[in-house]
Amino acid sequence: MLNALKQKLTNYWNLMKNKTIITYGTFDMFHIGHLNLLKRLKALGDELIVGVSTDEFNKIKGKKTLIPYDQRAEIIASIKYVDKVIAEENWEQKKLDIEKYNCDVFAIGNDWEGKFDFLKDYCEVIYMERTKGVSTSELKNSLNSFLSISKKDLEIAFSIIEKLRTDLN
Ligand code: C2G
Repeated sequence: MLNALKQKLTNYWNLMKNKTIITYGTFDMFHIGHLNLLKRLKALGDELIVGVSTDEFNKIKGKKTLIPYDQRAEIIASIKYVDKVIAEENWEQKKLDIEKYNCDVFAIGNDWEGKFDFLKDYCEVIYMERTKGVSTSELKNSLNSFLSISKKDLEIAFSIIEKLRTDLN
């Protein structure tokens, strides 16, 4: 009898309690793949907390970023789906953050499938489908291919544009 009542109260509490979602990422060169993820994460609950990797932690992750941490954090904080931004400084903080912020769900893109299953002892763990066809590394590659055009080819291109401009005027 008592257990049944306890279970009912727990179910009621879980229903009534705000559902808090937490995720982590670098979010360099913010793009639609990041936005889709944050939008879908917010739809899972009531509050979305995002841990943005600091520049120092990205070095540990072996990730070079173009946009510095303070700007990446400000961009994430400005997104309507995001309720709180925290700094991600190490691999170990997730468990502490989940307890500190009383998170119900840890979620991240499925490029991390299985990597954070140990968090199932503390909250629900969800791996979300990534947005296909866009990634920060692809954006950087297309930037690099543009930068690899030789000065001579650029000068030829500009002379053609100049000629077109005079012909069209
Ligand atoms: N993402 C996505 N679709 C893309 C690109 C990224 O859904 N086309 C997701 C990733 O799966 C991740 C989030 O967007 O959940 C942020 O991506 P990154 O900035 O690449 O994050 P990452 O460097 O993987 O950092 O402790 C966890 C790490 O900090 C995650």
